[in-house]
Order: sequence, then C-alpha cells, then structure tokens
Amino acid sequence: MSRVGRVERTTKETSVLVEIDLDGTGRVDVSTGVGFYDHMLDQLGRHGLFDLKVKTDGDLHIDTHHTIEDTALALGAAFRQALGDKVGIYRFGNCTVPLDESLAQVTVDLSGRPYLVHTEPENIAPMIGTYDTTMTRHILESFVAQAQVALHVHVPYGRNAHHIVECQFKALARALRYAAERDPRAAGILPSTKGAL
Ligand SMILES: [Mn+2]
Repeated sequence: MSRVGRVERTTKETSVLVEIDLDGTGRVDVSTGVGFYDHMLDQLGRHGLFDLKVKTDGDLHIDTHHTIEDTALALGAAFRQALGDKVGIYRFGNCTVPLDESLAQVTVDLSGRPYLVHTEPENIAPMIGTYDTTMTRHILESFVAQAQVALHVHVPYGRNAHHIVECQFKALARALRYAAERDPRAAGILPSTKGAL
C-alpha cells in the first residue's frame, strides 16, 4: 500500500502544491521562490528519504512570509494524509545532527495531537538571503498544526545562522523518517493503547 499525500492549497496570497511519498528515495523537486527555503525542503526530502514535490507561487512582492508559512501548512497536511491509519509504524523518532559548530536535537511523536517545543540561540542573524530566520519556528508551528504531531526541536548551541537552521531540517527529516518507518515487529499493529492515533 502506497503512503502518499497530495495537497493543493490556494488563497489570495499563495498557491501551493505538495506531493509526498513516505516510502520514496529522497527524490526532490522543490520550487517556492525562496532559495534558502528550497534548500531546507531539499534537506527534508533527501534525509527523510521522502519523494517530495513542492510548487509554491506566492506573493513575494510583499515578502516571503506567506509563501513560507503556507507551504509549511500544506506540507504538514500532506504528511498527515500520507501517514494514513498509522498501523505498523514506529510512531516515535529522534535524531541529533551536528552541522560543524551547530547541533540540533529533534524528537517527534506522530500522536495526532499538535504540540511544538522549540529552542534555538537567541542571537542568530536575522536573514539568510530572503529567508527571515524567525520563520523557522513559524514553519515548525505550521507543520505541527497540520501534521498533528508532537515535535520538540532544540539547538543547544550554534553560531552560523545557515548552520543553525539547516541542522534543524536535517534532524527533523531523520526523526520523521524513523517515526514513519514501518516496524517489522509491529505489522498490523497500531502503536497506541488508546486504539486510535
Ligand atoms: Mn504567519
């Protein structure tokens, strides 16, 4: 059974298409008009081993905010759709990824309940190209709200803004991959005592 999600989301501010295959090979085709964000979504697909297509046409004449946020919302919705009934998966995942001087620690529970805990260095440079670094938390909030997952992302230390953000996306990719992966010991079993996820 294939685990794919497809979401089209159109407002007066943006038009977004996201397609994701959780059992892919890291084949990524991403275009949002925000270079650094494309680079981050590329990390997500590559290190999550998701096949990921993202096409966003947003109101970049204003700024990159709506484009980034709405893409994250659609990505979360597509991820949730692709997870389906969650039978036979690990459910929990975590990964710690260094990027030179920066470190990201990510833990996820595909719980059905949205919750984000996020910490990163306060003195991070405000912009990376056209990417406003305060959007990282906003992306995670948006993804969590739609994917309905509990997500804890911590960067205990780091200096370079590019590294600080990129290690978060790499660790997120791996944590999501491990959580969504099929557990060979749990075929046909829903990983919850509640009977629903
Ligand atoms: Mn916003």
